[in-house]
Amino acid sequence: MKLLEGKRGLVFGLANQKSIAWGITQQCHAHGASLGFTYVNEALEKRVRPLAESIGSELILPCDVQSDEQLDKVFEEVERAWGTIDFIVHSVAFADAEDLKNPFVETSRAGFQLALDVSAYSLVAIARRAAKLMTGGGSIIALSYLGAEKVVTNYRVMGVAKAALEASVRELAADLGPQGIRVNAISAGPIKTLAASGIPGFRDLLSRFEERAPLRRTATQEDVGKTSLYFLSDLSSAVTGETHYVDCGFNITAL
Ligand code: NAD
Ligand code: 0WE
Repeated sequence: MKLLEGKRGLVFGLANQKSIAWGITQQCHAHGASLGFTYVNEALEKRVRPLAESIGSELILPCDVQSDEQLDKVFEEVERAWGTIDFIVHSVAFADAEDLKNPFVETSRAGFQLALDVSAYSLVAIARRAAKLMTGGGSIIALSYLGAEKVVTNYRVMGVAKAALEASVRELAADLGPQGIRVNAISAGPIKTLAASGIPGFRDLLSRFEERAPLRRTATQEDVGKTSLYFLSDLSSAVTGETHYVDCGFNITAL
């Protein structure tokens, strides 16, 4: 059974084959969805365009989520091409490297604003525009991390940004629920992607995670993709405002 047959969705945050967004894309494509993609700059366009074209996508648009003008243009193009839309995948996060290195207490106003703008406000900006095109209801998912709830060593201002993201998911779910639009977060376990590659000690974090997680392994892009299918399809028809862990059970453990 194909779960997303005839549905159209827009993916923010595909960078390369290791991206969590690519794991989600592969599942959506296998289940019959039509997909559009955005890329943040020309360097990433070179990676995103061939990946998108490999699954038959014709909607590949530039979008820095910090720009209201670019966001407006993306949704104008989507409306022109498709008219309506069924789902959104938000898989975008960024903080200044300095703010992931220095103690959280040293975070500057500009660094705080950057992390919160790209990683949390962008969901609000996208959801408002998408909702206008979700005439038959819809589903929106965003990617979060345990650092939203607990202090994870070195995650710093991104933990605050993910807390804001998860709270935004609940507020958006309440606002958009009456229109049949569901909004949920998937809190993924650590995965070696571009965004994780610059993090000092990430390999060590992965091996300690494997030892402690009940399933004795890390989560994969495919794991997150399969859970995304549940959230983006009718399988989760009465589920909204949730943060759902896809982390091999790590979050339930303590020493
Ligand atoms: P990734 O580097 O593949 O994806 C991050 C994406 O964010 C990139 O495509 C990048 O272009 C995009 N981005 C950054 N700034 C942007 C901007 N201003 N405008 C538009 N796009 C912008 O890495 P990933 O690990 O797949 O990250 C995807 C999501 O998953 C993020 O929200 C991340 O916080 C979350 N997440 C990652 C992990 C992990 O361990 N990798 C775990 C839990 C949650
Ligand atoms: O959300 C993330 C990482 C997001 C991220 C990564 C970077 C690296 C490059 C945001 N901004 C930047 N800025 C850069 O300049 N994750 C969930 C992955 C991640 O990052 C960590 C983790 C995990 C897991 C940082 C410290 C500890 C654990």
